[in-house]
Amino acid sequence: MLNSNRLRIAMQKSGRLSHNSKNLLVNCGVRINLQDKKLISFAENMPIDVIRVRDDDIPGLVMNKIVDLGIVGGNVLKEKILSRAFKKQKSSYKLLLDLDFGLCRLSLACPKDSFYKDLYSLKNFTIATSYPYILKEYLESKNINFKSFTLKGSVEIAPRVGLSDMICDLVSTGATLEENNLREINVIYKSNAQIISRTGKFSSIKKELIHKLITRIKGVIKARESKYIMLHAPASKINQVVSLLKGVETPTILKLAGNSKKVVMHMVSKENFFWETMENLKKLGATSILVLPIEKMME
Ligand code: PRT
Ligand code: ZN
Repeated sequence: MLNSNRLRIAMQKSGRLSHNSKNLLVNCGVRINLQDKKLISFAENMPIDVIRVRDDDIPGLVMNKIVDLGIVGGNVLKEKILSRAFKKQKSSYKLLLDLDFGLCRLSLACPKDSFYKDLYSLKNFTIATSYPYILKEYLESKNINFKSFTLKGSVEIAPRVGLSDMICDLVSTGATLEENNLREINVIYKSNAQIISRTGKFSSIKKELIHKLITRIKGVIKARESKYIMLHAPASKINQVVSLLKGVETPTILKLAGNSKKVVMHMVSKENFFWETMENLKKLGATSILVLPIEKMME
């Protein structure tokens, strides 16, 4: 099926992962004009084609070797693997990288006034979900009897209209549960977007391109997590400054013109930088503290 040397990447057409998936490629230097009406778009500066589909179709496209790579939520991938296993079909793919977006959890939730005490009080409850296989695997591993039925959307309203006792749905901020008077009771799966690859042979051109892309994506993610910090610190407090800054590599220390008591420190921090840290640096006598975003990073 795949006969060209162009790398085919499947991503979500429109939904929660589409913007971040597209940006990831753009930040890696892939120039591509994704047109809304087109199933397939071609990059101008690299041999890459992007196929945009519903997220549920992505694992199958990778497993059936229709595309080389796919960007998809771990939840959708796992549900697909379990549903194929149920039909005695193998799932062949390789997980290349966990991404830093699409973070959510699949949780059980019940109406706030439910008499739910613990998982074992779920006995014979009816649960509405879009993820019947992940739910089944989780509850069966705990020997809990239950009834589930599949709803592809509006899962959160099922208890209110009397369709189910509980739901098992994706949660990110918890606002949807709150709006529907539901209480989260158990996280059954934690998810994020992932890049997966098909199995089988790749031409050396494709192998190289995948390696280049993944290295760049790692750089983009690292840069997003990192900050460049510049400050003036008392020369006697260099070690205390460094110990306040978690995830900091050895700082560059420069002289400050006309002031021998202070030094200039430049460093990269690989962790989030909080206002509290700024305040503590100030207490140590640091001044002119600048925290800058990093666009690209390669180690
Ligand atoms: O059309 P297509 O089939 O491609 O899209 P879809 O409607 O099936 O999926 P979409 O776009 O809603 O989500 C795509 C992927 O984003 C999911 O498979 C997850 O991997 C990831 N993701 C991250 C989420 C959420 N966060 C999320 N909060 N997917 C769905 N939700 C929904 C959830 O179902 C619930 O309705 O958001 C609501 C809860 O959000 P909070 O913030 O109120 O808790
Ligand atoms: Zn979907």
